[in-house]
Amino acid sequence: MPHPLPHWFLLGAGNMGTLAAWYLTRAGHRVSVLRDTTEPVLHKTLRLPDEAPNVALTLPVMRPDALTAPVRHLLVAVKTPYSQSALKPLQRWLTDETLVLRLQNGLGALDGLLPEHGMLLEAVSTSAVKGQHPVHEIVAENTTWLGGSPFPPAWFDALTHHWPDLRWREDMREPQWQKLVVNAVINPLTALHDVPNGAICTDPALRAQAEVLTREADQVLQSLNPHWPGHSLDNVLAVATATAGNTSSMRADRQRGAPTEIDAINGWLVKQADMLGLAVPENRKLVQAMQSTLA
Ligand code: KPL
Repeated sequence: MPHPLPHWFLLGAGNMGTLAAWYLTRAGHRVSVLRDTTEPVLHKTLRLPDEAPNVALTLPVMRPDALTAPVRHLLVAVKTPYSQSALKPLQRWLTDETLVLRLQNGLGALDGLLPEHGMLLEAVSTSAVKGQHPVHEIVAENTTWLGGSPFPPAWFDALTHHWPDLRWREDMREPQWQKLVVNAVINPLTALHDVPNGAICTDPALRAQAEVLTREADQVLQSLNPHWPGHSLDNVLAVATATAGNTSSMRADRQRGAPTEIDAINGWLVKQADMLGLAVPENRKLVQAMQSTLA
């Protein structure tokens, strides 16, 4: 008997959540958005690269207080500052049987919010999507790593036919940490200086700051795992060059006056450094600077 395909409940139908929902529905999975609204469905438009025709995606919506049974598959794609408020109304419907898939920037945002013995898979996407509900523009479809446990779920192989360059990894630390360092440098610097990503390479002062931030991050990650290769600056500059004209997600949040993901990105690094007894003054300064811009 083939396994039935999952019915995912999605928290966060922003850019990345919508992209994931589209790939999952293409593979035959059901996806319902959990949201406190009276709208019965969300109508989305996905703009594709290379002038391919737009995709119309209709996602059913369910209010968290309308749930009547435990959630078996939960996709968490809310921005990290909203993790706690999004998960709170679901607490009684999350069990050790719930498979949670976390698709968020940064690290640690779900710590203490999920059932102690539940199953957590992590996803790291290097795809780029911009826009605002209901129109999401897919700028580039790149690798997504999914994993965090020795074996993939039964539905994984079939999903790779519908989710471009989807790869399984037992240990997610390397792609997570690579992305974390990129986000820890590009996001707060571009947000604080209100510049596009490319300025990290072209503005000598920002490039110098990027170098110090990256060195601090590599030192923390190397203390956590002596096999961490370090030398992350090359990757940071490569991403800044490849996305030179883009507005980082933190810059966009700051421009909107919305909470940013600084705590889950540089804040995570500072917390690890404190536990390890390492000094990370530049990262600490950025956390404080970002926090005071919203105060
Ligand atoms: O992931 C990003 C973000 O903006 O959050 C980068 C890679 C910096 C691209 O803008």
